[in-house]
Amino acid sequence: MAKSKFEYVRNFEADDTCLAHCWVVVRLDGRNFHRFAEKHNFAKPNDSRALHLMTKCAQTVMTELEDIVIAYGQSDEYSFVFKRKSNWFKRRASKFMTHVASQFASSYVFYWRDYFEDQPLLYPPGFDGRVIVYPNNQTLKDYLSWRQADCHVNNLYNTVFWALVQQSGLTPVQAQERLQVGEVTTKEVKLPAEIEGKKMVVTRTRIKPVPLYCDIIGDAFWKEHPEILDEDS
Ligand code: DGT
Ligand code: MG
Ligand code: MG
Ligand code: MG
Ligand code: MG
Repeated sequence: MAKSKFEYVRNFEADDTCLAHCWVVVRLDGRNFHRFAEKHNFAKPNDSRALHLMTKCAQTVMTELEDIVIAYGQSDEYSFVFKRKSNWFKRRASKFMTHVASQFASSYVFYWRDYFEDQPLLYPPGFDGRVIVYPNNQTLKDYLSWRQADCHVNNLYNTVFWALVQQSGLTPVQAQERLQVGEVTTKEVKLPAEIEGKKMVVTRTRIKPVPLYCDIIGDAFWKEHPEILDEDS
């Protein structure tokens, strides 16, 4: 086919290929969900409708898109891990990120009514996205542990904060002062089996994604599911 004189503009496209054989993680986060949660009357600290809707969207992303081996979500965010040897869209970061973000956002709107029966969707929500590349299993596990530890710390704080306000009648300022206990340590936290506000989805490619609500910081989960980090999975 003849080339037009305009073809050269292709050379302006940046190369954003993700490094070969590394884990590619796409993390989405709801845009200004502080406001979105207020406007849509989310329960405090954790709204189970909102959290289950997020997981439904993650399941849809995993079913529709290629090569995602695990997803982990909490609050208004979800992380998706692509298999190390994925060659989807030649590993272009922008393709990974935009496909995940757009599929997730359209699912959020599409499935809204299934979870928020009596609460109309008042305006279109948005999600930002980023791509992070992890070179080995340990850095990937530490990434996921970082997100779950973040969930645990925030959940502990928010649960106690809202109990002080809603059940003990403290003002938000009084509750905040009561909870100022210095440095918070997040090392080797053992999580109870059921804490609302953390969710994860585990799957093998082309198998229906299943939501699990469990600890991923300790070794037990990874020993039970060796296929997730398996080189050839
Ligand atoms: P951003 O991400 O910089 O655009 O701004 P935000 O407001 O989304 O900030 P972010 O992502 O750091 O914090 C998440 C917000 O979403 C936070 O204000 C609490 C809110 N949120 C998430 N899940 C729930 C929930 O289950 N219940 C309530 N009440 N709020 C929630
Ligand atoms: Mg933020
Ligand atoms: Mg947000
Ligand atoms: Mg967030
Ligand atoms: Mg096209």
